[in-house]
Formats: sequence, structure tokens, C-alpha cells
Amino acid sequence: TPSDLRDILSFTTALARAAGELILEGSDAILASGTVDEKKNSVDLVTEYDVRVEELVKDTLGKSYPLFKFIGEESYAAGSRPALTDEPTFCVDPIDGTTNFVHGFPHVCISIGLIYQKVPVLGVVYNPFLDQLYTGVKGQGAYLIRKNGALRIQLPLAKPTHLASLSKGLLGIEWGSDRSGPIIEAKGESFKRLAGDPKAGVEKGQMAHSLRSLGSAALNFCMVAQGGLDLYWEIGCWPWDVCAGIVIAQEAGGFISGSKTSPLNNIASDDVLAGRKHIVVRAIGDSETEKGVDAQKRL
Ligand code: LIP
Repeated sequence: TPSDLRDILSFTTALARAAGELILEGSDAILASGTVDEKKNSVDLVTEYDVRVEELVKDTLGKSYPLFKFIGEESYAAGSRPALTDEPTFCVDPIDGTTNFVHGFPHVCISIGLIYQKVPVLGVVYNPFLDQLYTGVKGQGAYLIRKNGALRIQLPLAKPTHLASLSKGLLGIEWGSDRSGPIIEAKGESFKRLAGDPKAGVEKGQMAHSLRSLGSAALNFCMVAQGGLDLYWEIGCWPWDVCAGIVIAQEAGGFISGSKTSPLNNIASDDVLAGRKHIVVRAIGDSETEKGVDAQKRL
């Protein structure tokens, strides 16, 4: 119920702040020691703090919500891979932006999402480095909470005239952790087109104002929610990357699309696009926006 969700929101918000403390402590330790491990390849990084933060979050949630299921990035890597069911399920990325974390680039967050009946219904994203706490609850709005107060975030509903097309946008893109030849070539082509399509004629202004890579999927969604990014597009997201951010962006009035419509339908990787609806439509085409498309073919 809405009141259950409000209770879970206060609980997960306090938990995100506690996790944030551990992330800050971990940052000092990791920058001093340089102890970083690789998962699938040399750009897919993990540290002992990814695991420690996930343990803290998983144990704390487990004590207060013993009947809820849990999907987490590090538990998944360790082999705990529960199927997504209709049961309430927490979906957690303990450190989203691990590469930033190990380099001391302060776009790093803990991302706690809740899925009910296979739909993301609650999201808490906290960046302890910049004191940015974003929350979203289905039907109850999205907020940015900082030391000096809470701000409801809501994208303007009207079509802004300054963004008549993708070409005038500030677009969030990510390099991801799969840098194999065909993937990086396809992405590179798309990025090149967005940065200045040679066929459209750069001189005619057919290019995005610029591209940004924040290095954290969750914070990309939050930046869309806040209006700082006009579009966020990534290929290869996992449920814990997107769950909380989807709720925050949607509750701020954003629109989400992807190759499976809901990235959570597929426990493996997926494409995701988030932005104001007319911008997502412009990116991938009217007829295909609702059902979702292979974003790589379009952008
Ligand atoms: C990362 C994302 C980042 C994306 C990477 C990865 P991690 O999560 O948030 O935006 O490009 O593929 O999923 O590994 O830092 O939790």
C-alpha cells in the first residue's frame, strides 16, 4: 500500500545513508591501497567495499523484511541468482560507479530499488561524496534531498522549444564494461553520429550540444529526473543498475524505453533509454518507442 511504501522509503533512506558512510570510508582505504579486483575483464572492476556494502544492505534488509527477496550485484556475481517473481524484491547495486570509486571521481552511489509484481515501485539513490539523495516512490513523486532540504523534482511537461530535436540536447552515454571489437565499434559509430553527424552536415547544427559519461547508471537516471541530461542511453545494463533510477526518473515525469520495454524482464543485460517522452521518441522513432527497440540500431 502507499503507506507501506512510505515506511519502506524511510527505512531504505536511512540504510542508504549508512551505506554511504561505509562507501566514504572505503574510498579513503581503496585510494590509499589501490586494491582493486577484476570481474569479467580488466575494465569490469570490483573492490572489497562493493562486497562489504552489499553485505550491510542485504543483512539489514533481511532482518526487517525477511519475506522480501533480494537481488544484488555482488550476490549475483557470487552465484545467488533468484528468479524475478511477483514477490516484493529488493534490487541493489552497493556501489554504482565502481570505476569512479577506485579513481576518486565523485560520481558514486548506493542504489536500492524495490520491485513488486515485476514492476519497480521504489528507488533510493545516494551519492555520499556530493550529498545527493534521490528518492522516488510509484505514485508519490521524486525528490532530491540535501542537507539544506528536500526538493520535489519534476520535469517540465510542456515541450521545451530549446530542445526541438536531439541535436540540441545534452546526452548521457556510457562506455560500459564490454569493450569487445564489434561492441565498441558500434557504440563508437553511434557516439560519433550524436556528437556531429557528418552526413547530416555538422555546419547545419545537426549535433548534440554534447555527450556526458557520468559512469553510474543510477546517477544518469537521476540526472535525467533533475533535467540536467535530456537523454540517457546505455546498452548492457543490469537490473540493479536501473531499478531505483527508473522509479526516480518516471516519478519526475521521465519516460523509459528499452529493447525489452522493461529492462527488469531480463535478468541479463539490456538497452535503456530515459528522457522526456518526446526526446525518447525522437531518439528511437514513434512506432517503436512503446514496444521498445534495439537502441543501437537507432541512435
Ligand atoms: C556500472 C554502471 C555504468 C555502466 C557500467 C556498469 P557498476 O555499474 O553504472 O554506468 O556503464 O556498465 O554497469 O559496475 O559500477 O556497479
